[in-house]
Amino acid sequence: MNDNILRIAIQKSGRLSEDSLKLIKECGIRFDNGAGKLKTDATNFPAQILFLRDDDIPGYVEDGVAHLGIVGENVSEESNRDVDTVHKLGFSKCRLSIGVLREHDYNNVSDLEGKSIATTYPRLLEKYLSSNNVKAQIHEISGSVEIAPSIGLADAVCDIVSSGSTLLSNGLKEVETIFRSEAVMIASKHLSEVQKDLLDQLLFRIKSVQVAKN
Ligand code: PRT
Ligand code: ZN
Repeated sequence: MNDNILRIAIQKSGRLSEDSLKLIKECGIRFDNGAGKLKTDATNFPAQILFLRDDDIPGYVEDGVAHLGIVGENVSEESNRDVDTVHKLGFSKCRLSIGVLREHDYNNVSDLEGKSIATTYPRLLEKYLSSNNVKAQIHEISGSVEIAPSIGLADAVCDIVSSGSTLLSNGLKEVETIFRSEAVMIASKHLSEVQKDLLDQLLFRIKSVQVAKN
């Protein structure tokens, strides 16, 4: 494996993709990202970009297949992979929240005792519940979480919220925020000296871009 380049994993297609590509370009790194490409070499910096599903990025970075990755902190934390979070990127801000049916008379977190909660974030939810000494049944599903209470699949949901309109349109209200997230850069713990130096150069450029915007 070539220890003299940085392999950077970003989301192929989704909410993080556009801002991730934009950030790399604003750092002055040029590459051809023709449609459908799964990897591409930068032309003016020793880097290669990999286009992946966001859920796969922490694992690739932990294994050192990718040296850096851009993902939501929610995905990185839930994955529990052994990676370093090296920088917060300021985009794709959202929160992981618990929602219940609007007509539900909810007072505080202890109301969740004995209830079932549908989520794609079982680990973060379990952490939150146990830190609040609440025992609930976690029902892990892979998507369309917000529909669960209205079809009787669960009493509550724990999902990503941004504007809140998805909760609203499914008859739910947000009752607890358990995690605040934004896009972050994660790094492998097994970088060569050259790669550490390239990462420093990249972080310097990212910080300059961020300062220029503020
Ligand atoms: O295909 P792949 O697995 O790569 O993508 P994905 O479908 O798993 O992820 P994607 O692209 O939807 O989201 C990528 C990341 O964007 C997430 O991990 C979050 O860090 C961040 N993000 C920011 C969001 C949202 N905002 C968001 N609103 N992720 C998801 N949502 C969804 C949410 O799940 C809910 O269904 O949007 C709905 C809620 O939005 P509001 O505005 O109605 O509240
Ligand atoms: Zn995903």
